[in-house]
Amino acid sequence: MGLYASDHPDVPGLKGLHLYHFMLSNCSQRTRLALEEKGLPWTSHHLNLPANEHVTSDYQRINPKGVVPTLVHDGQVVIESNDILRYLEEHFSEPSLQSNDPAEREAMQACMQEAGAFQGTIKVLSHELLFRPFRKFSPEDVKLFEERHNDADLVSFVRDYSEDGPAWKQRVEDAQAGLVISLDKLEARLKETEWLSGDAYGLADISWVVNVNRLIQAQVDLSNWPGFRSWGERAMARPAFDKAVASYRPS
Ligand SMILES: N[C@@H](CCC(=O)N[C@@H](CS)C(=O)NCC(=O)O)C(=O)O
Repeated sequence: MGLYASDHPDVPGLKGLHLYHFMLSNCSQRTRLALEEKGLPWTSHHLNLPANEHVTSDYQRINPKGVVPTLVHDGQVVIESNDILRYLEEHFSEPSLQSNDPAEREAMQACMQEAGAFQGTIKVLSHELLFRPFRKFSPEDVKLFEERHNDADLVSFVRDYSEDGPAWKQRVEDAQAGLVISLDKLEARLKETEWLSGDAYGLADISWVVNVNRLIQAQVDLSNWPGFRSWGERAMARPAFDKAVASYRPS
């Protein structure tokens, strides 16, 4: 699980649940949603990604990849959004968000892994179809990432996105192909079960509902995946989704 031994001096003093997150980050949204579904109180550390608030050596001592979300629970740092979901389930088991049936649990974990693999796809599509109007990188911003961000993949993403040239076009093409592969798998799963997690809503549904929401916002045509679309509507109708995602604003 994504436990990280941070040497940040503030971390040991962080008691209870603390979440470093950004309002519109889909990975952050899934962790807020899990906290909400479990009814857990948490302290918000909101980082504005378009303002590059995560591009600091201070934050990268808490999350070595310099991305959101990060959960800190009684001084224990947990990174990777799907691992945060698993961690919450392990440490706060009620209400349970997984089936008792081992085969169903395995299928749920496979869906969560697929969500992890899908992150590259949704990130490119979000930036291409939704974020351009408000997420812009000046040459100085790109330089800031090159000098201050220690995740080489993110730096090259920022470079390609800001240049908007052949490398970015290739990323968009790959994302469009990735979308079909992943949604075909989910459509097949949803022919067998009501929820991605099995008979009841659970961690895999939390993991994916933020993505269906994003795809709908980006006006991606989902008509080839009717089961996925209608599952998404059921999952988005839950009160916790409204509170943690749709209506969420940082205080
Ligand atoms: N695999 C990671 C991905 C985290 C990630 O990429 N987070 C994005 C927001 S969804 C981020 O912080 N991006 C920083 C940036 O775009 O500058 C997870 O699931 O937590």
